[in-house]
Amino acid sequence: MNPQKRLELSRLLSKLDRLNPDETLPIPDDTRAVGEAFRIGITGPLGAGKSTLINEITRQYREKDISVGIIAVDPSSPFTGGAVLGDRVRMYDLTLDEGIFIRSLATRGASGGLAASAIDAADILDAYSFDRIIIETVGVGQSEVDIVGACDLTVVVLEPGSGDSIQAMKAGLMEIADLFVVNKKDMKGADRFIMDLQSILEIRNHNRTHVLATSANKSEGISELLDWLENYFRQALANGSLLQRRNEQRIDRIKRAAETGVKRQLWEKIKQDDIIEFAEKGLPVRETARLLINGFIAKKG
Ligand SMILES: Nc1nc2c(ncn2[C@@H]2O[C@H](COP(=O)(O)OP(=O)(O)OP(=O)(O)O)[C@@H](O)[C@H]2O)c(=O)[nH]1
Ligand SMILES: [Mg+2]
Repeated sequence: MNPQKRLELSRLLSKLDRLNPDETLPIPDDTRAVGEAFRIGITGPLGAGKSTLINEITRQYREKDISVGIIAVDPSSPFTGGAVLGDRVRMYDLTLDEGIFIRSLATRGASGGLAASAIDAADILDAYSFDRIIIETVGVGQSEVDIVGACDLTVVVLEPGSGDSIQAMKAGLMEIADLFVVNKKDMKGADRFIMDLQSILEIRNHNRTHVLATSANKSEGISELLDWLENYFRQALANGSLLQRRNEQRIDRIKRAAETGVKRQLWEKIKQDDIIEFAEKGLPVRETARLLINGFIAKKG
């Protein structure tokens, strides 16, 4: 992608925050139709090695001439541009590579919420012809889980022996994971941790969820991970599950955009003074809310 296109893309992404949820994404006509890229959601507890892993995945994709767009939601660790291993810094600088685009999103004030902005950003990168889109979130809140859940594939990264990892399992990450990556396999107790994870998966009947081990900062296990991802996409495309998943996600997005749109209109139509007036009548809260809603619907009609 040439510098001019990159600038155009950058500007477009900046517009996202100011967009109303019911407004159309201003994607130029000369871009491709959205839906070509494969989207990988990567989440997991703080410091598990997600960004390091993404650097390594990206580097390997680039070696295969596959372009990568990265969206980091609320990033706490920077992307090194793949320069994790000293030697490779000179050989390969991801940030100078035209086949890579990295964007950080941290604005919670965006009109449709962070999740909507992140997914819109993925659509835009898709339209600008990136082959793979990787979204990183820290898997702590519902919104972060929603974001990675809106990808074609959700990877949960854990690190051995961390209480946070156990916590992550409780926080519903097990349900959304298509793949677990136990990173930092170089750490003591990693084998044990993997065995424990596998038995938890078995007990909870998630034994079809695959577990891979990596050492992202040593670039170990990355090509196996890449093979796994690519194989997953091939199969999901062939057996129709990818299409089905996307259709379901689309319905969810429409519902959410509609909800946000109604909310915005609600507070445009009903002014604070109206609420105070209603509140002063001393009616029960739910009764008051019902009357406000009725008033809103009547105004719409
Ligand atoms: N021992 C070991 N350390 C690693 C490995 N991968 C990453 N690290 C280190 O773990 C720390 C956190 O790595 P990040 O990639 O920033 O982790 P993250 O999950 O993106 O962190 P947040 O975005 O802050 O949640 C860094 O100091 C990395 O160098 C690994 O395979 N083994
Ligand atoms: Mg990170």
